[in-house]
Amino acid sequence: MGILNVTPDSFSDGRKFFDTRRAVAHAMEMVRDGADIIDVGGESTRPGALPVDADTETDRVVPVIEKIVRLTRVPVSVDTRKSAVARRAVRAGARIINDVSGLHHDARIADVAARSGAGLILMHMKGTPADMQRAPRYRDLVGEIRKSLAGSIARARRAGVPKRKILIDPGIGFGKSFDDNLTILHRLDDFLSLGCPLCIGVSRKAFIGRVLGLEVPAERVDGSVAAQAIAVMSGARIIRSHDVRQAVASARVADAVRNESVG
Ligand code: HH2
Repeated sequence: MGILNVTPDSFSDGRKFFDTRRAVAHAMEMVRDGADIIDVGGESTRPGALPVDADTETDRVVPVIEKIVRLTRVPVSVDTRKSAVARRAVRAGARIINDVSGLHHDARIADVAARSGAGLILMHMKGTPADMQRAPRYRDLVGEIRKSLAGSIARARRAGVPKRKILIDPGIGFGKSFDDNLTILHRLDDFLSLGCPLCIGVSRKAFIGRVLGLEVPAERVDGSVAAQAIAVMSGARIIRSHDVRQAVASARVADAVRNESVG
C-alpha cells in the first residue's frame, strides 16, 4: 500500500504532494513501483496534528481519487476518520476505507462501508492524535490492543460489514511508546487469531529513527525496509509504505522465506 498524503503537514511528506497534479503523478509512480493499493489521506494524524474539517479534507482527497481511478485499476483506499469524507471518497471511486480510529471517531464509517461494499481497515489508536503520545501506558499491551480491535470488528459487523471485508492494524506509533512499537512488531502474529488480514504501517516512523539515531524521516527508509520484512515474516498482508519499490522487494523476499518457496 503506497502512501499518498495530500496534506501540508504530514510528518514525512507534508507539502510534497499538496497539489492534485503532483499527487496523481506520485500515485502513478507508486503503481509503476508495484503498489497494490494507493492510500490517499487529507488529514495528518501525526502526534500533535490539528484536526481538519470534513469539507477541507474532502476537497483535498476527492479530486485526487477521481483522477487516479481514471488512470489505473489499482484500488484506492481513503485514509480518513470521518464518514462524510469516506462517503464522498467512495463515490469518487475509493474501494477501501482506512480508519485510523477503528470506528471510535465516527462510527458511521461502518455504515458507509456496509452500504458501498468497500473494504474497511480498522486501526488501533489510544487517545487522539492531539494527545496520544503523552506518556501512553498499558498494563497488557498486546491484550489491550487485541481487545480494542475485537470491539471495532464487532461494531463493523453489527453495522453490516461482512467479516471478509475487514482488515485490522495495531497502529504503530498511535499512542505507543517506542518500545511498545517494537513489542507489537515482535508479537505481530498474536493478532492473526482475530481472523482478519493484518495491515501494518512502520514507514519512516519515529521509533525507527530512535533505534538508528536518525532525526530526518526520509533517512529512515533502510530501517523501514527491515521492519517491513519482519512484519511480512510474522504474517502481515498489507504493508503501508512511502517507499513502494523498497517495500515490495522486502515483502517479496520475506514472503518467500515465510512460505519456504520462491513462488
Ligand atoms: N499511519 C499513518 C497514517 N495512516 N493507517 C494505517 N492503517 N496504519 C498506519 O500505521 C498509519 C495509517 C501515519 O503515517 P503518515 O500517513 O505517513 O503520516 P501523517 O499522519 O502525518 O499524514
